[in-house]
Amino acid sequence: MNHSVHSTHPRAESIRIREMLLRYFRQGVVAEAGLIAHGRGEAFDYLLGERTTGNAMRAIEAAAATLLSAKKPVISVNGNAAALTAESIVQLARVVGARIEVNLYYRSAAREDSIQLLLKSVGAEQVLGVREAASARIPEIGSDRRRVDPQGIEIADVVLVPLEDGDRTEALVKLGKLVIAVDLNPLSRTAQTATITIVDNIVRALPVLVKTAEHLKTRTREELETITSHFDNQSNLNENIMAIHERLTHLADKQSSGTGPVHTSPSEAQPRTNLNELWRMKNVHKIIMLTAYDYQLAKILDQEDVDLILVGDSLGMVFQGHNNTKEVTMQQMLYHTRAVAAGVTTTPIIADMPLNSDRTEQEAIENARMLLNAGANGVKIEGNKTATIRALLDQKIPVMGHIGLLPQTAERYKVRGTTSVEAEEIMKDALALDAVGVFAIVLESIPEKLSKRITESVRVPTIGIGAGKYCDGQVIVTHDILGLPQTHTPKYVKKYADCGAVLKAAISKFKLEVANGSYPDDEHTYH
Ligand code: PTJ
Repeated sequence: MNHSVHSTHPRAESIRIREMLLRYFRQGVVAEAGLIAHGRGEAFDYLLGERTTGNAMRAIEAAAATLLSAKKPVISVNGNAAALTAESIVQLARVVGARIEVNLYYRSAAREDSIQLLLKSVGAEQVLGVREAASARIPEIGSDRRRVDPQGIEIADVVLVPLEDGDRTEALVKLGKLVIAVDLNPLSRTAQTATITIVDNIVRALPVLVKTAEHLKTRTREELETITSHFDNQSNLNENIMAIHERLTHLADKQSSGTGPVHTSPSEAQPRTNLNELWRMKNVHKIIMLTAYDYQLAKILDQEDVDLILVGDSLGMVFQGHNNTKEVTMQQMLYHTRAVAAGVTTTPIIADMPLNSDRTEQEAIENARMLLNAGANGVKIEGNKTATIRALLDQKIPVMGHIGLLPQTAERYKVRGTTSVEAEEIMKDALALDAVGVFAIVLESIPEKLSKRITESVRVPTIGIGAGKYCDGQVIVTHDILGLPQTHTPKYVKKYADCGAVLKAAISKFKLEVANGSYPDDEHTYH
């Protein structure tokens, strides 16, 4: 029976996936036990918040780098993986040059054929491990999982195993292979034994893995090795377990404080956009980020559904009247971040780390934490400070990069990247920030040609200011587009309103009415 699910149903997506699995179960692709395994996965997915977390993103990046560096990578496919992600499996195989092999716990010729047919229907040229082709045996495994293809898993150096059982993961690792697992349960034997564990739903993780591999494809071997060497699977798994712990604590606090039922949809407890998932907007819709320094403007931006609100240190110029942003202090940033947070319900708030707030990694962590406590959801840092950014990311503080013109340290405000040497430096900075794991990169005052190249080369969204139309989003000082008085207006600023004139007219009318006695009138007086 096929029940149609309304898209507004809070669990529409998981019901859609269940129905897809059932369909493939009836077609003989998914095993009976596969339905039970999916239920277990769903429970962990709920505990993780049903989203691709920053931890998953880091594991995905390490997995993509490992697959791209492999000599003989193989993607092992079981019934659930084929049913849920056949297309992504075929795309991934193409991007990383991997072979696809059917490997089943509940092996039967009919299921092998159905899975092969499904993979071929979405473009797979060759599928290994079917029928007599699975003629080799992996030692120490009791189940039919031991049957592998001598052209595939037997000689592979890297094997991707979605929804795997622990026995085969252990056996593959023992044979000296690098094993990449996709498993929603960070405590499972597979998760704990694999070389890289992506703790995420395969449905979300595989398309991201494909995209990440496409982006990393042009990297050198050394750059790929740097990515894998910075990844520590055990601490990533621990972070996942802590994330579940924190989410449960949060839900328990909510329940005991009476501010909401525990059985909410997972996304309800978070800002509208999870910053670590901003990449999803790349190539989908243009990201809008606008500045606010106070409650009132923040409230308007929140109601207007902008994607991000920036508490920029531009407040040094716009709010305080300085010639630059160099004098803005942490205390001032905290004050304005609190004022903005008071006006915002769901829009993520990014706060600038002001000049000298990140002289040491420890100082950066402490200051960023204070900004988060004041109401920010992430921080923005000027320049390619990868070590500091990595230290913040290790503390789970989302970071936005900022390159091109850097107002905190610039002698003069002028376009950057106009010479080929400077353009290459900015390009390198962009790639370094992308690799370290910022959630977006602001490109300020650079030629359009360069911002286009950067936007096409990085995995995360670029947000331009004076960087032309090809960026994934635009940021601007709100006061500038509203036409409020400014000392200096750059070329890229377009006035969308003349609020300066509106304010002047209102003030002059007020003066006049007070002078001629028509204000306060009866209507505006207590009697
Ligand atoms: O198709 P076959 O014959 O090879 O059988 C496949 C199953 C899934 C039955 C087999 O691999 C199995 O028994 O798996 P396990 O041991 O139950 O492990 C499945 C793991 O995958 C569990 O840790 C689940 O939490 C996890 N899981 C389930 N659904 C998903 C998932 N992980 C990521 N994405 C999912 N959608």
